[in-house]
Amino acid sequence: MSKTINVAMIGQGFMGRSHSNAWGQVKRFFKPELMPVLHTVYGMEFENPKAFADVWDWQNASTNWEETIKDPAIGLIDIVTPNFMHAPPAQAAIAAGKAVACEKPISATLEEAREMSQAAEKAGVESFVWFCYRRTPAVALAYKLVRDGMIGDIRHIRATYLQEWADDSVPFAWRFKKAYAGSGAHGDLNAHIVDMTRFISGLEVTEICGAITETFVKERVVPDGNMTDEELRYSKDIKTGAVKAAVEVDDTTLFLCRFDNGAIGSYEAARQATGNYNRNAFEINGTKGSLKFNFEDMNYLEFFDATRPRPIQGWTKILCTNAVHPYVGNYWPDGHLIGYEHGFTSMAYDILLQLNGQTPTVPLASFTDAYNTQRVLEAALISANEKKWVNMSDVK
Ligand code: SOE
Repeated sequence: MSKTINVAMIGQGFMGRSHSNAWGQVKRFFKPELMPVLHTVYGMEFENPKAFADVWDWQNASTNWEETIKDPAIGLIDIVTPNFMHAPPAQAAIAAGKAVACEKPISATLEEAREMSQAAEKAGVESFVWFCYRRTPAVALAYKLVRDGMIGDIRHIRATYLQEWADDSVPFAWRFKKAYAGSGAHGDLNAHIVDMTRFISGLEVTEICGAITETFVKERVVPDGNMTDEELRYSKDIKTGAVKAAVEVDDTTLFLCRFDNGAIGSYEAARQATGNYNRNAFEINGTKGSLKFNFEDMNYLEFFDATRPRPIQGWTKILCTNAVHPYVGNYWPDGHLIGYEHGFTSMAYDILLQLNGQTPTVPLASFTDAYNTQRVLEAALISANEKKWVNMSDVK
């Protein structure tokens, strides 16, 4: 009889679906010693959590997240609500002594992120943040190649996360309101590439050397009375029937930085980068070689080995879908591709490994790890708003 852990998911929406799929699929592809039970999903009354539970095989539906978290049967709380609703359930889970996982960014504010990190450490509970891209096989390979010294000392890191969905026609929603989101493209997308490049390189940012941020679409239509549940769900204080609401967060944020080994880096997050659907990409240049990745071609990692004889040096495009690469062997035979959803299933597996006292396939981001990513994001916003360079030692 394998061990089980009852999971309660707080929230629904896009991440609710990707997490539900992961908790449901992990037992089919990885057969972990500690099996997850999709015990309860929380949603607000009008979100109809019972309907969501039926579609995604959750055993129970709840409209009271405080009660759900206190339920003694629950062992792991998984938070997928919008950024401003990460800290309250996370702190309740920690107070109840339960393991807690949370979507990125860890919170809408640095203060809450710090408090979550400190509370989890003080309580000694396991905490996780769903930086799912670490588990893309090509990214896990990049992590291994850097640790094996295959690119030598890192000199440059340049990363972009470019999307195009937030054009002028997109109506107002929680992601455009500072109190709900914290920031726009910056916290949503730079969070991923700051985490991913810190994870791969093992380097830490020491200084933000300039940042620029812009909100191109200054206000967005609040559909008169016919806001979708998603828009209404977290915009309750936006008067339905209002013509437009002011956008309070960035559409695009770029920043430059220096790392603790002297390397320098550039980061770009944009939601109106026309033609880029989900271009989460990086290039890392070292003294012995370089790595390139683009999530829009997610099964490949490009590697340049500068130690080869000059006449035959060139970029090798490695298809990371053979069983020699992390996770892949649990899905399909060599050469069969995997996709976005697999990163979440692989992460559910690694969470279960860690909760079972086993070592995850690649390291998981804890609340403290995610807090340190949030510090970089905050320092970049300070740099942009005050038009100055910012030393990370000044951002706690
Ligand atoms: C933004 O549209 C978004 O959903 C991010 O919030 C996710 O973290 C990313 O994985 C996909 O794009």
